[in-house]
Amino acid sequence: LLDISWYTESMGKGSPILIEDRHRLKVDLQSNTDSPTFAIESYACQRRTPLKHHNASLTEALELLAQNAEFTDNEGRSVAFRRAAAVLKTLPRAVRRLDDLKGLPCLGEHSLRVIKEILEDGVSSEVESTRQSEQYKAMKVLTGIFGVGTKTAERWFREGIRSLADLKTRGGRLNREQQAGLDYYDDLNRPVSKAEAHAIGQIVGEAVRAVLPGAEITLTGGFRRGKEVGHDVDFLITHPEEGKEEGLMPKIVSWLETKGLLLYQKTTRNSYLESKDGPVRPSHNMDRFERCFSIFKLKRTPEVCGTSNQSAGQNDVTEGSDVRQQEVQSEPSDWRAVRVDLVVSPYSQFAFALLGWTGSKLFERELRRWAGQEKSMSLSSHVLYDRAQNRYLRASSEEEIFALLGLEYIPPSQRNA
Ligand code: DCT
Ligand code: MG
Repeated sequence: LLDISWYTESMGKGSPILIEDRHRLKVDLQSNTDSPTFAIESYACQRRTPLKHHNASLTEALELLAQNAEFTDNEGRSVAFRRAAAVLKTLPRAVRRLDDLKGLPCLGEHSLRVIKEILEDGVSSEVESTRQSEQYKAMKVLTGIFGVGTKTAERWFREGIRSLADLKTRGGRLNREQQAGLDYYDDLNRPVSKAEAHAIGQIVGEAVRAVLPGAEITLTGGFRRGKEVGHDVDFLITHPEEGKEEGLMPKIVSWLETKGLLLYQKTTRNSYLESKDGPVRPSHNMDRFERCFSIFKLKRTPEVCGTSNQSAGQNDVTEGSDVRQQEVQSEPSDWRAVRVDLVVSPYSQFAFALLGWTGSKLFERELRRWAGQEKSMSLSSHVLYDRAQNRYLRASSEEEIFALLGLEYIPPSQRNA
């Protein structure tokens, strides 16, 4: 069932393979000693996936194909490539030959073909031709605009738009979000560093404390998983006295606006009502918390960006913008734009919100799939619902939620599937 030759190679001679249950292939290398064991589980939420791993060239290739499948509206194929990449991220060493992968879960025929090509030739022709394709390149640029999803980008592509310049000369209407996306395109496509995330955290913390003393703020998303850079900074805000958090976001936003720290913001109200919505997670959006999608104007200081104070500045996409015109950068500049997501959660839902907002996206997807398929439960960023017992399961920590799901606790740094 599982070729253990390359485990035994690195771990010493071993003996039996124990099949513990249908999700777990446990390789017990020396069953009568306290030697290490490896388990390759089929759901990413059962496995530990570190940030740094041994198969980056393979996972980069598979994730490019996953992204291209998203661009062409093939979600099933995209998830299949992402699951395959996630398995490679958990392996204890670099894959050298196809045989190394025998018996591992989630590696479909197509993924194996790509891996084989890379192992043999160093590159995959499919990956390279996709990378160079007009559609992939255009979709990458267009979906890189804040506020532009694959549907819009696809439509623009069909209309012949390939670049930001094409988009501007077309002259069609953009919504407020997309216009901000264009205005700050370069900054928003430049990775946000840990130091910048920390600086934003200080500002948000100050805002939150000023408008609601006792409120708590937690960094979530990729930075909580230990990433060095991110495409945005995600925060979860709550207050230990349930109810105090109601209406908090507009107050935070107006504090930030008064200080001139926001270039763009759109706030959505909390629309989740357990009694009305029930346990079913709406498929069209992630959750229903009070949420603010924003673009911060972050001052460049030596602490935030090292000693260099350089900015790549904005590209020439400022024409036609509205009142924010005066804010749009001309280079060099003493500030940069940073995407920030703020989410307010009632205290009783905080553990679910924290788990849901820590990611990675695939890890979250796998948690929900595990809950549904293996446990007859429904997990969202608000609640866990047990369909068999017909009741909600409460939890006040992530550890409790993993336990309720019958999963070993995986810390955030190991959720990088
Ligand atoms: N999330 C999710 N499903 C989505 C979008 C987001 O489960 N469709 C969760 C998981 C991660 C978290 O929200 C924050 O989302 P992002 O900021 O997009 O992801 P990230 O992991 O923080 O990545 P990055 O470092 O690029 O910001
Ligand atoms: Mg993020």
